[in-house]
Amino acid sequence: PLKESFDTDIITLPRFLLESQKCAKNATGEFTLLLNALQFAFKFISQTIRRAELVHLIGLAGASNSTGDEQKKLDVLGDEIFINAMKGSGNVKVLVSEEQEDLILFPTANGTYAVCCDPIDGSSNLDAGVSVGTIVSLFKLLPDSTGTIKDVLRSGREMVGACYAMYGASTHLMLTTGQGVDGFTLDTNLGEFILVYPDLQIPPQRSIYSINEGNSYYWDEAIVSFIEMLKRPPQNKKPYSARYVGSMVADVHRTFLYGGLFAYPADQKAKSGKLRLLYEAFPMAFLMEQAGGIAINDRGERILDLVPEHIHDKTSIWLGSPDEINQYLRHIGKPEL
Ligand code: P6P
Repeated sequence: PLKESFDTDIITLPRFLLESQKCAKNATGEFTLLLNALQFAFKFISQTIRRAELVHLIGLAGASNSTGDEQKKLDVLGDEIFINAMKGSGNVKVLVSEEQEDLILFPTANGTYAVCCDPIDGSSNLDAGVSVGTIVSLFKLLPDSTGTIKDVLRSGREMVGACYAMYGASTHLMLTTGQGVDGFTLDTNLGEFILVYPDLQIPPQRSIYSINEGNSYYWDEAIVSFIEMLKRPPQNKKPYSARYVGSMVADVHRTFLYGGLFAYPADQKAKSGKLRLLYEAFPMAFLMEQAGGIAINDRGERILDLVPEHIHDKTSIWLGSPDEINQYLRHIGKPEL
């Protein structure tokens, strides 16, 4: 019989961060404190969501956010939890949230970070118990900056970190600080995120495509023909499987672990795309590239090379296994990455 191997030397997120800090040159420990504040926010939001059904928080809060989406009560709570955790960290000067029309500044904070977030992405699925998540991009303030909008209207290449938490059957955390991607799972008994996917690499190829085909009537011809080719491939190839949750964190998390491609193209209805550059596309693109994947827009430009003009700017996005994204690049006549 298999001996139950009991791991007595688990790596918690705090231990992982301290070990990472030791190898970082002239580390001040401020980044570690910020990441600790982030993980607290993820645990608190996770607990709140899981209790929601019990305390009947599900349903409309009666308010609407900056983009007019009907807000669910949990959107409001997730946003407040996140803002308070960042304020409490003491080292966040600038905060962008999908739920807040304007930038939030913490002038008294003595920190040097700017944080952009979607506190509960995929919230339209909440009432159906579908996995949702929190997505975060991290920038260090520009030199001599005391915290202004200039600290976040920058190229994605200037991010110093990105992460998402997915509130699914378990609560998962994927994190990069520029040295690869590490995946953690929340042990609710210990109240700690435990390292389970050290140095995660996305599978180079997988015949899975993840896109909302309900929009195909509005797609450009090149995108219609590309998806058709995946469904009706040349003779000797198997058709692709379709997997679409409709919650970005869930679709991207599956893509990291199984491979494949996820796309939300621009279309006649949404000419700039639907997903937000600063706190959806940028963090997922940073994580994807760090895991050996690719993230581009409809025109084949790297997401991380884009620069937002406004904090709620949207973008088209294609991300996933290099073989799959390069197939799309070939289809639109662009050089492979
Ligand atoms: P659609 C959820 O509302 C979200 O912002 C992302 O999480 C998700 O990928 C996308 O929108 C789903 O959009 O139009 O397919 O319902």
